[in-house]
Amino acid sequence: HTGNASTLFSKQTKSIVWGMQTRAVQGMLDFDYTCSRDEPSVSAMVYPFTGDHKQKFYWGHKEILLPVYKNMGDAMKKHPEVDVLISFASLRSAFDSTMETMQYPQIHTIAIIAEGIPEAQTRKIIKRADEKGITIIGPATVGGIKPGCFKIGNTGGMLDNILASKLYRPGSVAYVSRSGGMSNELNNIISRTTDGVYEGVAIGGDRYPGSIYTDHVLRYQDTPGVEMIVMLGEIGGTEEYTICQGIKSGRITKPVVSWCIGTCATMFSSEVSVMSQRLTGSSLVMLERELGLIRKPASFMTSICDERGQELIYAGMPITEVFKSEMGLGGTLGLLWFQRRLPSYASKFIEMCLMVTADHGPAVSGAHNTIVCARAGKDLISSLTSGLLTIGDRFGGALDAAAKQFSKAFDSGMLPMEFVNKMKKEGNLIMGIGHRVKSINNPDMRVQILKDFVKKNFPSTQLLDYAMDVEKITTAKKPNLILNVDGFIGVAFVDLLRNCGGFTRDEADEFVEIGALNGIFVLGRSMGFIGHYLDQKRLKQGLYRHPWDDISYVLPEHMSM
Ligand code: Q5B
Repeated sequence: HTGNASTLFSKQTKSIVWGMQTRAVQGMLDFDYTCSRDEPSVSAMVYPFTGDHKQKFYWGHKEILLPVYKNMGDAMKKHPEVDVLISFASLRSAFDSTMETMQYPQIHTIAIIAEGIPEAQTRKIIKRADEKGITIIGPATVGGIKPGCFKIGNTGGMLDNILASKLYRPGSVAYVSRSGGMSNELNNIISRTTDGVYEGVAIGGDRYPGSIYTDHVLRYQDTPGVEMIVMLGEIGGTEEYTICQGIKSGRITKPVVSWCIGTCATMFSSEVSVMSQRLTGSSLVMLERELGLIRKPASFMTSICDERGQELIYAGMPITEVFKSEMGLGGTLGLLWFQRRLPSYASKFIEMCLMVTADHGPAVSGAHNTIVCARAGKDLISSLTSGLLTIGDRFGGALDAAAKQFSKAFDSGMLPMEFVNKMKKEGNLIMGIGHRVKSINNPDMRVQILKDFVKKNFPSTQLLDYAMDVEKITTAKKPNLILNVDGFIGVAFVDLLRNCGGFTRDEADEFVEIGALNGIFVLGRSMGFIGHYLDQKRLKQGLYRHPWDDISYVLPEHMSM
């Protein structure tokens, strides 16, 4: 039942936690930190009921973010280093999620915390785990602990217990018990009477545990660091006899201390209270302070840039490396906006977007504003922002909305014609369609340049193809209803985010949701607006006043009171 390995956990073990158990995860991270692990033992969480996001935890006194995935497949793909899954799934979802977990060959150990899983389901889980050589700990358990290495969920209790029972460093006694409470007592007793716990597993209270006493006793027999084995049996079972047979036959040679309990419960409870008294008050605070676990939540969080060290860091990459890798402006934007080192075709595409949107003449809304503002004697920043403030649905700010409208229609399986008709019926304009001066008769070369590149380099252009089918329908109605530069960048960016391999689907959607794509036009066109500002100053243009003959005055006729 325990797969092929005698070693389930090491100082490098990485896990995924299924379920939104933030306290348990924090407990694991605190344990890791006190064990001086280099990295947290939890790589990610999976929770199907929210979208992909990041969750804040403490690593010592430093705040860190752990990714939470909606989809288990995404989590496995992103974290190939993980081989343990800790499932806090409810008794209703534990079966399905465990069966799903076992499809991923990287997983060697699964701890199932839920109580009350129907026995028939547990037996199916055990059968599948045996076939696949996976070790199951549980169900109905708190899990297990390997001092100095790894702790499953809430095993071992809070930090005071961990410290009191010296679970931050390995001893040489390994135990197996059924319940978590009894495991805690064993941690306490073993730490006081021996050199400490090497590893402890609570197999859980169900009739059919995923792994049984014998599995772990044999595993400990085969583990070089274990000098003595403790088994806390329970009345009614027969496994004690199997262990006896093992000792008789010579399969088990290490000393075994085995105990059937039931009559000594009161004795244990007094021990628990003695222990918790031992480490209350100031001694615990001092220990925690030493370990860096006194925490003050920070008022601000940041995850893209760190300027505190010797070298500036963009999304984890030192600035010298940014230059050495010649990732250019597109790659830098990839780090600061998307927190990814993007493939070079993606960086190139971003740079091309910035170049084609850099300017479109003095007549467009934004440049016009910048020019009028510069001529009113204002400074560069005022003139620039005056231009930027015109960017919106009609001018230059249709990228995100186009991305959303087209992907929603495409994802719902709507045909291009159905999409156009629906928008018309609802009285809505299609964002990213239409241009004041460009049309099929006067094509926009900017769009053509981007299209050639995207068609040649992107792994998929599904949404772009869909948008081009929509364009065929709208331009048949009016020649200027083309897929404009905003619309093109909007849909092509969705194709990029969804298919470049760097983002989950939720992450891709989130960037559109939070307005990243309009940012491309804003950044690109800032180049042009600054150009227009400098141009006006250089040309020494005076105050602009609009001529009366270009204004139609349509006031109501004189009204007497
Ligand atoms: N019709 C862009 O309109 C414009 C329709 C449509 C269905 C549509 C308009 C629009 C969506 C927003 C958008 C980005 C305002 C544009 C940019 C950057 C730029 C700018 C530059 C640069 C142009 C005439 C007839 C009417 C309308 C129908 C129009 N658009 N139907 N979906 N999207 N588009 N903005 O010419 O039956 O006659 O009443 O809002 O994508 O900003 O260079 O200038 O780099 O700086 O004023 O390229 O298309 O046409 O509004 O008089 O409409 O077509 O319902 O039908 P126009 P309208 P009808 S790129």
